[in-house]
Amino acid sequence: MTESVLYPCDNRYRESKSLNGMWDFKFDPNGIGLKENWNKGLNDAIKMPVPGSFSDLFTQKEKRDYTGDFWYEIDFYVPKGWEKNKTFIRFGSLTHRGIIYCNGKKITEHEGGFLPVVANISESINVNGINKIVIKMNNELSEYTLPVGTTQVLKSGRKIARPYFDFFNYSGIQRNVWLVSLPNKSIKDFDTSIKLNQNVAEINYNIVADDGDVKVELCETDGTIVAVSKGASGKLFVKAPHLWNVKNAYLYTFKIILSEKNIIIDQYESKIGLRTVQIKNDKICINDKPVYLKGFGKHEDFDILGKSFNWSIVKRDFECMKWTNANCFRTSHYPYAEEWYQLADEEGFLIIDEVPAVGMMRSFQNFVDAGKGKFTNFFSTKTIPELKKNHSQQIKEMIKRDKNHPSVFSWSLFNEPETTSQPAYDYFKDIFSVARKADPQKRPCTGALEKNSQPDTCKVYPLCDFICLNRYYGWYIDGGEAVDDSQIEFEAEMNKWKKEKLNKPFVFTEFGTDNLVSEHKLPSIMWSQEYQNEYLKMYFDVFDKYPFIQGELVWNFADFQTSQGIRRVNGNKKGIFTRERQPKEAAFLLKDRWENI
Ligand code: CKU
Repeated sequence: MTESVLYPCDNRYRESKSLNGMWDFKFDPNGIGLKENWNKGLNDAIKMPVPGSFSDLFTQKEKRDYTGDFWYEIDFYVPKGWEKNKTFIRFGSLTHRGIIYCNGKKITEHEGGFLPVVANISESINVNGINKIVIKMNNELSEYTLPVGTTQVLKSGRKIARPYFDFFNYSGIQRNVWLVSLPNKSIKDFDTSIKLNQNVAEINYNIVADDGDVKVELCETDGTIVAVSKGASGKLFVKAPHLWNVKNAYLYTFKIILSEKNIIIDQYESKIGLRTVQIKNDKICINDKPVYLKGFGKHEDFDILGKSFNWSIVKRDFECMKWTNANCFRTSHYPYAEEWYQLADEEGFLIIDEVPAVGMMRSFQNFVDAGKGKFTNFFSTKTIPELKKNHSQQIKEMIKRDKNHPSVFSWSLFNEPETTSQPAYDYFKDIFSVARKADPQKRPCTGALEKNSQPDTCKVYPLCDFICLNRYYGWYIDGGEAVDDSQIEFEAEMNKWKKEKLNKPFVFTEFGTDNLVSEHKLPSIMWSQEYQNEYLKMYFDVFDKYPFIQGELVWNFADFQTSQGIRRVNGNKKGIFTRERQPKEAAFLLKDRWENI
């Protein structure tokens, strides 16, 4: 897909029309849709909300757990006047893959369920009548697509998803959909990168656009233009800039104007923040000042909505995070809807933006097996070249989409793969170079490492600009009666890292315990709220002993839905907040600690 993925922006030259609402929908368990020409229109369809994850809307198991092909359809008119311009359809995502048909004709297809899909439908639409978009989608998991898992066919004939990861395989059209009208010659993309010298910000920019004269303007919040430049690439200088700082954000408007013979033909506006990111020795620096990361690994997850985008949830989550004094979150384990990043930019939150490379360890209970070192030589399998192609493609698409957000300060390229073999190193060496090449801001790259990735075994950590550890001493290992050993084992590991003298920052990207709001116990036992608090205090004690630890992102912000299993009680209960976003006991503990760091 080569279309521009710039987030829709409306002005005199560009217009967008939301296609959110009730669409037609049909499951296709026998894969007969194409043979029966469903691409031309669905018969006997049911209604389905867009954006929406279909699973939790039904009362039947086979629909909730549906795995396979499914179809969506919407009929629409093209607004008057659009015929002079180009018309696109833009999906925030199609999970996990989709083929788009416009009036029966295939327009494009896309692999990967968490990044935008844009299709030019100008040649296929009928401006005088009704138009039909039909999408053939599929949510099966495999070892050559991301996120990684398998699809099992039960003896009953029904297909189910077997994720090698710990979140429910919600799917569908889960994000906003727009029809977009763009001028025939238009602005396609832009990037900016910032240098700070004394009290002057130097902004290097590049614009990708059709032929024409490019002008850029940088405006303050009240509209005052503070810098102007001409040309598709160049520099802007701002004296005494308002910097974008953590929890103290300032956003300028970056305006791009495309003209032909002195007549404006397109304009695009976007907010940008002026800030630098650097790793200096064992510190993460924003605008040259060290920042200690406080926050969460999150999920896009909510009751009934599943992974559907909803502004109220985004708003509530930011309010809860702000209340705890957090300043950062990781988009575990996939790029979130774009609106999350827009609010993070406004609120001054830092984001570790993660590609959906989760499940690179063949296990349905990787959260248990990882601690035990049950390895399966994942990176020596024959599906690896195909997986690497998909992984690289999704990194490029994620960076293309998110590169201008000041909140995004780093890229996470994996979550908990097997890292101890040479094939794993060879795989990730290439993956890191894809990311480094794609990012104009050259942000730090990293990935989350599980317990078997130790200083003496892990081959991948030298590729990371800062080291992210997911650790569960006191939960998956040394939990319950054996809890005494948890701190001993944890510090033994940290002493090994210390000995390496890596001179790099370490961030804990996961640590936490499952607990139920109903459970209180003195003395504490596993699953009680008291146990979660004691566990967290033990981690804080360890973090405070090692100066190279520069961040703590608790697992997880809120309880979330997973596949079913004997270790999951209606989902993963490691939330600091419940799934309804109410605080558990641990939320108060974090709030107090983070107020003072
Ligand atoms: C979390 C191997 C540990 C996996 N880690 C990943 C995350 O997705 C899980 O939810 C552990 C957990 O709670 O087990």
